[in-house]
Amino acid sequence: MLLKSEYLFNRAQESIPGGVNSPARAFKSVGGVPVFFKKAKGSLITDEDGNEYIDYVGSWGPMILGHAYPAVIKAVQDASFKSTSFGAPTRLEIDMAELVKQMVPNVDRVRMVNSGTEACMSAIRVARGYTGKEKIIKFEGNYHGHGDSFLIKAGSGALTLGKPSSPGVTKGNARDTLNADFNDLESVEKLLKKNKDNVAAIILEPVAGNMGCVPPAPGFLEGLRKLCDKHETVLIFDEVMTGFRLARGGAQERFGVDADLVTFGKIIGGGLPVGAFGGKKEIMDVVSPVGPVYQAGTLSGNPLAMSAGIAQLSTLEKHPELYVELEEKTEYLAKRLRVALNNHNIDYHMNQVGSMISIFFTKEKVTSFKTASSTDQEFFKQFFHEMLKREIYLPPSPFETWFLATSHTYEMLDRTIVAADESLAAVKA
Ligand code: HOZ
Repeated sequence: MLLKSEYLFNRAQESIPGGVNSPARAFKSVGGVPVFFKKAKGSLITDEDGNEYIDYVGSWGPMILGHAYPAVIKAVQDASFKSTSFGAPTRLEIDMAELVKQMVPNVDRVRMVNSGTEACMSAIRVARGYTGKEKIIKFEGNYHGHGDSFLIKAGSGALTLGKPSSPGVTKGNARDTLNADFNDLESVEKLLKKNKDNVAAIILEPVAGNMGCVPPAPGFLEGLRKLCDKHETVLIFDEVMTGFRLARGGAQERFGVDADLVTFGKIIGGGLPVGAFGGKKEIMDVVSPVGPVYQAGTLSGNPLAMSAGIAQLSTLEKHPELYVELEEKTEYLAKRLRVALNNHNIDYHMNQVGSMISIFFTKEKVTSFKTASSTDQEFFKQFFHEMLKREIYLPPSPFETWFLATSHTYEMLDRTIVAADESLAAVKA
């Protein structure tokens, strides 16, 4: 029963647009009432009615160690007694920057911001300032937050609502944003040739997570690296989802390809509102006050956020075995989900990279926006609600990724598999 969620959703709509502070939460693509939560611990999340779910959203990624991880909570508590904001430099910011540099070796300089959106907006400004060029190339179905330049053929909530391009974005912005096809180097090359000497940056999610999970094809990231070198274009990896998750050095480490700039979010703040962008010194030195590219924020480097982030990242840094554990658990889940899907004769394609996983209900292999869009959305909708009834909380859209945390136990994974088996049977019935 979702009586309280229903009451709260009705109430919320009177004061908040659509009742939510971010559209992906509104359950538009699955229908029904968004679940309102009141607490979570580890991988269990409790709604306002007292139902307890196994959580595969993990706040869309940051909860890699599970909710309310003791070291993170303690760090935030301790910091809060010393002030919640200084708007001035602190030692914590240096600790955080040094930790990032240690975990992501090709980052020489890093600037903290307040969200992944801010990080990506800033990164493209830096790329433009550094190269003196204007256009950017992004990939259809990738999502880099809600900055104007990114809301053209975007993924995540924009895609979920069936409006990948947003009104309110100027023609100028649209003109400067070129869209290529994910995993298609030829489409990138064509755009680079057509816009010779005017592409400042190529930005992408190295493993797309906002059209469901879509890995890079072999050679794709390497090919982009070569093209960027050839055309003197800045390669930006948006590692908001993959950073510190796919490996301590993120997708760069996992795939052995170095970007010029990297953006982070979510995990870097241990669940507090944080983002960051960083990269080679030569490029980052254009950032104000060293260089002329302006970027600022009173809450940037906020002491609560830095403390939470440091606690989470240093746990990951000290315990590389956590990555092995996460991968093993995700493979365990994926393997058994496949058995259930096969037993029920479902058309599906599953993508899994590290602790990111997605099931697409389609016959096609999902490698791009086009193939991700071939998923049977109606089937997903019913599957989602059947899982919810069985207290499994999946991302409420076929175009989002499931995230595992170290706090998922094998018992939880087994319960999820039983729930999936029953849900598939119910949908097919
Ligand atoms: N853009 C996030 C998922 N890809 C969703 C943000 C939210 O609703 O919290």
